[in-house]
Amino acid sequence: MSDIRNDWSKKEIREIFQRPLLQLVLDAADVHRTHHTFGEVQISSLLSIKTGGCSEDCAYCPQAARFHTDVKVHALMKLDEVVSAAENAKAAGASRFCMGAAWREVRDNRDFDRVIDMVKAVNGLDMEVCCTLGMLTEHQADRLAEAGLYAYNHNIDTSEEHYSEVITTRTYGDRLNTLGNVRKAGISVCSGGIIGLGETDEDRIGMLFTLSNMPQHPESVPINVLVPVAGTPLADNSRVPFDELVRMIATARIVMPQSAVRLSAGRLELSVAEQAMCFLAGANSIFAGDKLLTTPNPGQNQDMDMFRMLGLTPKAAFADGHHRNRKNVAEHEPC
Ligand code: SAM
Ligand code: DTB
Ligand code: SF4
Repeated sequence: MSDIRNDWSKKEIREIFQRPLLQLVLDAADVHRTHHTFGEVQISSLLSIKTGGCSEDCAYCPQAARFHTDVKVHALMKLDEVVSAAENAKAAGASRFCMGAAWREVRDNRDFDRVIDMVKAVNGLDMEVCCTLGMLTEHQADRLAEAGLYAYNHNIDTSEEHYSEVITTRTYGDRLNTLGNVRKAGISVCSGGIIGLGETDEDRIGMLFTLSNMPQHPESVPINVLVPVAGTPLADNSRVPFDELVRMIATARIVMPQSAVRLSAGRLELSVAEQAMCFLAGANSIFAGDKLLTTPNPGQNQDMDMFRMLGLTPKAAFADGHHRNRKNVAEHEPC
């Protein structure tokens, strides 16, 4: 029997989640070694191509127009600026380049045409190109796929039950619908969430339940720790203790053995020893570069030192076997 399962019960996930921490880490490390090259870590770089002024009310987000934060609104970047940022990220060792826009959803206008050109250009650099642009229709997902988009990030953020406590301007169902459109277009799915939103353990288990019961697991699962930003409703939330992050990563690793589990936002607050435990527990991907979208992240030198000390190696682009997405490859194959 394959150990990739899409029929996890909450009870089973809860049993894993509640194991004694070091036992859980050891179990996750076993799964990790069976499915991945231990010590190999995928490096993604992030760029905010359109910043701030977003109409949504995601309580954690510094880019929501309705909260008064220090984020400065910036219109969609120019193509050549984005290409040079991608070239710099590649030179710094990133294999994936993710472009984020503070949009509720994609609109079929000239801005989207420009994003399509960005996707084509970054794909031409032989990097895995990823976007996170908000909600997508089937047609928009198809256009991105045809332009060579490798992955699309769209987080479910928390459990279905907790979702409306955090965001009221869209539903959990809206998120799942976009993820379905991404999957149908043959684009690699990147979806995870945030801990530290005021959720319970049961909500964390619920989030992993939704992700691990998708007909196909997301290829990447970012686990973000809330970066509290002044001016947002969650600015005063208390910091997530690091053992809770390790528990979340280890459980994600066990229920989604083949996915890349990304130790995402919140790394700046973690020591190298704490991050090492996350890698041991099955994290095998990070966002690198001194900025996430709008908040700081460890710099390149700091991460290089960490990779050296822990004996980690960066994963090459397209190591999972396919350049461009399935749909595009099929289109380019002779009939
Ligand atoms: N607007 C698009 C959307 O919401 O899908 C794309 C950009 S949005 C900033 C991408 C993701 O960043 C969110 O889904 C959320 O998981 C994460 N995020 C935003 N603010 C965060 C924060 N303060 N701390 C941790 N993660 C955050
Ligand atoms: C994801 O899961 N985390 C990234 C990326 N996907 C787009 C974003 C983190 C944002 C942290 C807050 C900020 O820098 O604005
Ligand atoms: Fe807008 Fe995305 Fe921020 Fe929500 S998370 S406010 S949709 S940019």
